[in-house]
Amino acid sequence: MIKNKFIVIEGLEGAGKTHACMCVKNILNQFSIKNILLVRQPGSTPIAEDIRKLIKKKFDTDNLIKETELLLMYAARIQLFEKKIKPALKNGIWVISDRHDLSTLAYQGGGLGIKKKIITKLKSLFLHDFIPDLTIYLDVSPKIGLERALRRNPLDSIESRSLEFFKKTRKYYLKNVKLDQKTITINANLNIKTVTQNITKKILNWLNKKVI
Ligand code: T5A
Repeated sequence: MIKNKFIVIEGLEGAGKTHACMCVKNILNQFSIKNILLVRQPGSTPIAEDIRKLIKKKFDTDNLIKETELLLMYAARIQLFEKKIKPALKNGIWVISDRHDLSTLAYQGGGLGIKKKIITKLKSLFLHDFIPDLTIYLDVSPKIGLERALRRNPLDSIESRSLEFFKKTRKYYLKNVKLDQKTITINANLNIKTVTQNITKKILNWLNKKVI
């Protein structure tokens, strides 16, 4: 028996997070863990999905200032946390989240340059000491990630930012994941089959250590 956990998948656009979420879910199923909630951030509640649309929208005559963007990210996160994540974890359900607060540190902190102390203040006000049990960081070069994203859909307001923005965001991710012992880093520049194999290996190893 393993107690239910909160697992987060992080990385730049096109890193393969959506694919990785399904991969983690399948591995959990193999461990007879069937009670799983998959969520994405921002999003996964009706209000948070509306906030997501607003954040991703390209405006002709207006644009989100960075502080507005930060607050919208947190508004969506709190809505999801209170409405879905917290109740699920309380009821023994495993939660896999496509992004969480590390995205805010990397994008709004590293990419947009908002001071870390402002972001950590928001985090401690609303998430308190809640942290993921495991974060899988898919490290992809911005160029490769954006090429993948572009092949799939037209770019949204964040994806349309400069390569420099994504380089700063990645730098911030790399700096932070090094400090966090609960993070596994996967080279997501490799082909999807190898990435999947590497995620599987790491997750199985992590789960085996948790089995009582
Ligand atoms: N954001 C979010 C913030 O700025 N701050 C925050 O706090 C939060 C929570 C969310 C946006 O919001 C920002 C970040 C984002 O810009 P989104 O559409 O959810 O918007 O953006 P992403 O989360 O980045 O989603 P993507 O779909 O773009 O990226 P994924 O999920 O990492 O990539 P995925 O799995 O959909 O794959 C993309 C394509 O690449 C292929 C896939 O098949 C797919 O076609 N692919 C690969 N191809 C070759 N080799 C591989 N290894 C591949 N892996 C995937």
